[in-house]
Amino acid sequence: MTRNSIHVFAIFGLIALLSSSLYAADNDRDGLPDEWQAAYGFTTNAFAPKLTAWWQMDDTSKTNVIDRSSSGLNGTLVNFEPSPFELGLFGNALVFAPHSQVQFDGTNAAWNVSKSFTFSSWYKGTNAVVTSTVAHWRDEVGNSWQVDVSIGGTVAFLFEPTGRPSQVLQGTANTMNVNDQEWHHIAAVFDADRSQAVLYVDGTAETNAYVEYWEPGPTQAFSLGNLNPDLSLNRFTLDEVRFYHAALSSDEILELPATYSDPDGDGICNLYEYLRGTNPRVPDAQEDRFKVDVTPPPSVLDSVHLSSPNPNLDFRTSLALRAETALR
Ligand SMILES: [Ca+2]
Ligand SMILES: [Ca+2]
Ligand SMILES: [Ca+2]
Repeated sequence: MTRNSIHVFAIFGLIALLSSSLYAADNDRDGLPDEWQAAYGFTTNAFAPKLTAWWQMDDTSKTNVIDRSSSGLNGTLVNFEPSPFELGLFGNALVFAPHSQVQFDGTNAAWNVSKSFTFSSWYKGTNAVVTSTVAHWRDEVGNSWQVDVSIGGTVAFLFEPTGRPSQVLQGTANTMNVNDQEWHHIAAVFDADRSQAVLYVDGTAETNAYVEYWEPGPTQAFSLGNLNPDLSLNRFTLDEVRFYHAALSSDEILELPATYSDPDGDGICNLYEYLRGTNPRVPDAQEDRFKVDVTPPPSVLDSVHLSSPNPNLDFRTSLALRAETALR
């Protein structure tokens, strides 16, 4: 077989794969056919029974963001630019300019199903000289928690019980800078039964802590972004934001969504396992990594160049480059 005919086969294979993915149902819009996800035991409804709200940021209304869960927790856009949605990691994403905030109805009963919760979002930001607030929750008497990205791009999970000292979960060693203009996944989990909080970045638990004096009442307010004019230099983008009334497990965190996770730990994320036709639950041989003859859709390649010390994630760029070279 000549080199050119190998290329033709590779290109036809690529077209066939992309065609099949085009026509496969992807109700959760994570880039993986739901049928494939179900076959390998991945959720196709974003763990709906535990879901409080699901903001995919695919909206184009320019005035609100739509909640895909049954809670009806649509958010109102305050102080956003005229066209705040752009191509994100999964469809569109919402760009937070300085002072931009999405505000939600804190009186909705869906907030108070449980004192346990999980906040999850994909985040892309640039270096800032001030701290950005990604998410903020508070109750009627002023207890609050929030997820911040601090100066230097360190993610922080902050609890502020009324009349008590603040407690901050923040990675100290090997903490990555998420303000590197790449997409990163942030998850903040609180397990009320154990008063235990865990902060994940790119699927890896960066830090955990016992939270003292945390006795929250009914929700008063929830928001994404900053409204404080002093924090005038923040600019970041959020995509696929979710709130759960449960403390998700570390395995579940890897399915938020499962597209870029690597549950079998073989260095090949689920998107590539799907494109290559391999089993995402069975580690592939090391040498298989070098037999890549497909490349993901351009929209995925354009938006996914995560740089991260997490080996589950950072292989993707080299894999994509190798695939491009093979097809050249
Ligand atoms: Ca899907
Ligand atoms: Ca989206
Ligand atoms: Ca894998």
